[in-house]
Amino acid sequence: MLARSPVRKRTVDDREAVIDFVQQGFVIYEDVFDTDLIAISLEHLMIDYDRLSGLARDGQFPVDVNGWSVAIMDAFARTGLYDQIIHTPKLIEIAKGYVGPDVAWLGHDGLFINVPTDTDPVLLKGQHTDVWTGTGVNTVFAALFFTDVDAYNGLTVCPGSHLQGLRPVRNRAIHPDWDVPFEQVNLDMVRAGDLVVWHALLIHSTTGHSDKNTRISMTSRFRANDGDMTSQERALGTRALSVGPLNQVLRLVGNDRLTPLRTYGGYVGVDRRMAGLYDCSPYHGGVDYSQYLRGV
Ligand SMILES: O=C(O)CCC(=O)C(=O)O
Repeated sequence: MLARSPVRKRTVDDREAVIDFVQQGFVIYEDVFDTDLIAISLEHLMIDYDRLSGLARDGQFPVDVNGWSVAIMDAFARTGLYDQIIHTPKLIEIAKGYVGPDVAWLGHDGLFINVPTDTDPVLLKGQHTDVWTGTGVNTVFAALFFTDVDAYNGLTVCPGSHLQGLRPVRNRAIHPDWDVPFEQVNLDMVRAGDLVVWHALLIHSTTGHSDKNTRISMTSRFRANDGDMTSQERALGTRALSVGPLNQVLRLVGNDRLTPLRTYGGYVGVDRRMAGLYDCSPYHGGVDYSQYLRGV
């Protein structure tokens, strides 16, 4: 049964957020991203979607919203817009609050284009946990919504279900022998720009499809940039979003074997190309030429 939720949205500096995460298994954050960045990103994604759906209407290929989402996401991940999104300071602050100062963003984010007529199960997920599909329990899921959701096309979660351990699975669904009831909460209050994070053991699902509205969101994952990765995570690859102070010291020393006196009497600093990441470490600066190169 779907309950109306008492869910409170949180901001980056709200300590209650982490308490929600521990006890409920999910958090909705608001006011994380610049609203123009979200609006321009949505426009960018919709231009690509309209192009592919137009070509399908012209008979070039069949309708395949899931396949288009993969291609659109691949292209989007190479844009400056994506780069700005994942380097948003408040997003990195949130991530550090869960996994510590060394944050790694996993590759191959999933784009969710949830359109009224589509029936592909990949974009209409039944109840599941992400551990089933290879995510580690120390990895956090994060879905950024580029559109509002309505009562039909959002995300539904089972608060507290992550505290019951791993749900047994059969044929990609909760095993019928282990199917104990959990409250289901439809996160229909999510609005464009909100970020929903959840624990990899949380039972959740796509609420469904609206008969008139399209929902677009990007599902990503982040984790600490050390410790064991699952086999899937190794294949997805990671990108460092922040480097903590202890790691910055090691970089200035130069290597993990702690070679003595590498820079004694010389310049103790990091390579210029790493300056953004090693934000507490000195480097020889100059003009930031990237500003002249960046497109969307
Ligand atoms: O956004 C959704 O509707 C479902 C996303 C999801 O369950 C997932 O990516 O694991």
